[in-house]
Amino acid sequence: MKPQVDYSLYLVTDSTPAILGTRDLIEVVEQALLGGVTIVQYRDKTNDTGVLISTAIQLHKLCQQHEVPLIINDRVDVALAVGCEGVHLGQDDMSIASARRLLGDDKIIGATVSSVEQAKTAVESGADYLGIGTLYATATKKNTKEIIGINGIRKILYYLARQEDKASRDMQTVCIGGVNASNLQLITCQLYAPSTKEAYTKHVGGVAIVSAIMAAKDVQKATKNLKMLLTSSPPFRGQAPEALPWRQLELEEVDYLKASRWNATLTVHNKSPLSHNMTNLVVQNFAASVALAIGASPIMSNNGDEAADLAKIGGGLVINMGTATPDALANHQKAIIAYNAVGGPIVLDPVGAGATTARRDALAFLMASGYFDLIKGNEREILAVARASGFILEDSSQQRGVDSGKSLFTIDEKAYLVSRIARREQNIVLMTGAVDVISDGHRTYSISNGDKYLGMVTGSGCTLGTTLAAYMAASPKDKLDAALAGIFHFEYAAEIAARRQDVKGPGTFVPAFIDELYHRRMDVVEGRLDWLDNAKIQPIHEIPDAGLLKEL
Ligand code: 3NM
Repeated sequence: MKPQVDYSLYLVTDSTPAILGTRDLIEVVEQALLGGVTIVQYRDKTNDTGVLISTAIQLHKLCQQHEVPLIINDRVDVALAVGCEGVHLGQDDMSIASARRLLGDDKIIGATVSSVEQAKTAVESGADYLGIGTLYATATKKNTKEIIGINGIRKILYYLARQEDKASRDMQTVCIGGVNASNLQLITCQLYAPSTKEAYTKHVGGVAIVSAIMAAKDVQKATKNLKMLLTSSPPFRGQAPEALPWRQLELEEVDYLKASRWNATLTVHNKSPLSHNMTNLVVQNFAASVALAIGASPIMSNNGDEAADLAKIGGGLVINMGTATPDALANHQKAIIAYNAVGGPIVLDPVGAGATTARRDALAFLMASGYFDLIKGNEREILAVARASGFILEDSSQQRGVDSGKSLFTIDEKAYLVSRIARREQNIVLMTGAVDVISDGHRTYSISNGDKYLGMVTGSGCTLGTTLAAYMAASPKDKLDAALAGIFHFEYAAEIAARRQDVKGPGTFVPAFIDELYHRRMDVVEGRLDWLDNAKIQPIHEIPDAGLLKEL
């Protein structure tokens, strides 16, 4: 019988001086086993067959003591000689079919794949698991054929999840290339291929690691740390949206949301959370005033080196790409890592994303740097986010993306776009416009409050980001509800300001808007709650498949 295998923490050995140094391989692997690796692959591209077999015999004995399977890289003959649990084959090694004939049905055969075609062939040939890579460039293996990144691996997971045959859908997978303690939780969160059909959802099954274990100073400690990261929920992931209430009855939902708006607005006032803005030069002053008006505590710091200290205060961060330069991006990355490490919410505002190659690259860089709790943008910016998330845009959305002026999408199409991206990124996506649509991939709402003046003043979208970061930091339990409350506070204040006698146009609108943000907050603090009834927030329960995005 083939053994049941836990692929979650997969050690690949390396005997080269660059990684092993002068240490003894067997002792290093023993430390890794004590630390909790769940499977070991003996990979040795240099030693002679005799050394390979004698080393593999020792490794097998050790692995058996820890009840962990031993796999041999490439060399079916060595696996046969040792009688260990299986082999791992690269694209240039013996075929899976030949290896199967030699090894029999009870042995494990793994295959390295980098594309959907290779995955398809490996499954059809009877592989037991796929090692998918190369995820990130790595010094450990310089002759990797292709760096496919998160989106390349997602494509393969999507392919497997979508197949009708059980062998594909149940295929075990590990990712390989550049995995270490600093990126493991983000990688396992991102390597997820959701679908509207739950049955067709696939998560990567494990991480295959060489240097982060083999080259560690204290191998056991490093392995234990990786194991802890693997088995604990990352700080940046709050409650899964599936577990949060999706009120079935419309009336119940309206009441619930009203109460949560009241609560969220009051909580911003009471907690006065830090709203840390790494924003563009144009809006710094306005954003700080908006933060103060809603009761948050603003800091406009673009210096990544102070982000770790600021993140510990418990506030939220806004990354606004408005006037981003390469050194700004390096600062953003430091801040993203710092906030992710403590679970502080981050809002990404990819201003102008898609407009230039530099901005598209910047967006891809930021999305690979960490987890964003909420991504907000106008229609074109959200299309750029879809592309950065690895979706392929259907021709019709592509064409609309270069159109200018009026709204490109219907409400249903917007709901489709934001919910699909949010589900894939496991976060919240907000598409702003005359009608805003927001989703966490499970619950989707439209919001039709606001006023045309918001579109006529510089930085109103950016300051909405400031508001959202503060609201989510103050009420982190259900960030979607917090974001809805923040959007409503912001947009309703704009409605009231626009109606004021003293407001004659966009210039006089700005100070009136800041006043009304403050007044709405004080209404809640002092118990005047009628205005909360004016929310034009609609749940969108049925979202037709608009077919605008493709996964493969
Ligand atoms: N195979 P590290 S990348 C052995 O892409 C191996 O197939 C790869 O090393 C592939 O964990 C790789 O130190 C090396 O980055 C991974």
